[in-house]
Amino acid sequence: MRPEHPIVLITGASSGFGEAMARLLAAQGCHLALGARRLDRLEALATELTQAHGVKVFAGQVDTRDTASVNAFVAAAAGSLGGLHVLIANAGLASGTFKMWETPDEDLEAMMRTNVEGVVKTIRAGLPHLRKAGWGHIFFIGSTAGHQPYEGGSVYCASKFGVKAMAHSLRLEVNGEQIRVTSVDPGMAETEFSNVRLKSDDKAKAVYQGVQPLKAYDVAECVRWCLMLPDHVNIDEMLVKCTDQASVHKLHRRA
Ligand code: NDP
Ligand code: 8X3
Repeated sequence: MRPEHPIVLITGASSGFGEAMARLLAAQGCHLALGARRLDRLEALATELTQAHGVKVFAGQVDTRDTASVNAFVAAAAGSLGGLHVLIANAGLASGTFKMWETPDEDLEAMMRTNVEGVVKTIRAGLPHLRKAGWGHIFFIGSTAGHQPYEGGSVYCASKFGVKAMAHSLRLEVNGEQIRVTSVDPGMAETEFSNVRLKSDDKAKAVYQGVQPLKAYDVAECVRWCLMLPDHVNIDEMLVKCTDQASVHKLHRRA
């Protein structure tokens, strides 16, 4: 039975998509568990959303690469909010644009441990709470990089192909339970993603030059729409790109 005010856990809520999802879902009356490493940002957001919408917001520091950290965060969130109904495994990153043979271990590990292992750890810890509630929705945040590989993105693309595979497997595994599984797979979107990937604000700006990219709220709106659909409707996968992006390799740039 769908709760009137779903309790939604979001990893990577300190910026970009996760922060936008928190804002949009709080406005819909959802209670929130917000996780990321930058706790100061989460606490400021929690205060703002509680005051603006009267919802309960738990803010907790978590490093999704670390099992103990994820387990502690999820347990504290569920304890503080009285359970969990929705998991949004959003925390992730690209690190560098190296060709496969050039990729340093540090970047390889950052992407695989966050984008693949962190997602497993988050869902593994959160799923028992959804089962206990008897109603749930799990969101993966994939990417066009999980549909079409590109040069300089071998490891990131591998991690997002992995996300796609995990979403498919999990949907099969929970079939028969009232738990929906959705992967929202965006193309280029202007968040802190490119600043993190390129380790340079100027280079990040150039990525979006002359293009009208997706905004974080566009992606948050996709999540909100999937979540608000009736219980018998499951959106498996939502591939969403800005109008200027026809494919990973075809981007319309204005002069
Ligand atoms: P941002 O860099 O703006 O946000 C990434 C979020 O992930 C931050 O809140 C960051 O928080 C968190 N995060 C990163 N590593 C960890 C970690 N080890 N533990 C906990 N939290 C972590 O980028 P986006 O919002 O764009 O990215 C969100 C997701 O969307 C990612 O999975 C990304 O791959 C995906 N994506 C992005 C696209 C884009 O073009 N922007 C397109 C398609 C998919 P903190 O640093 O505080 O820990
Ligand atoms: C982020 C989009 O094109 O940089 O997942 O891989 S892209």
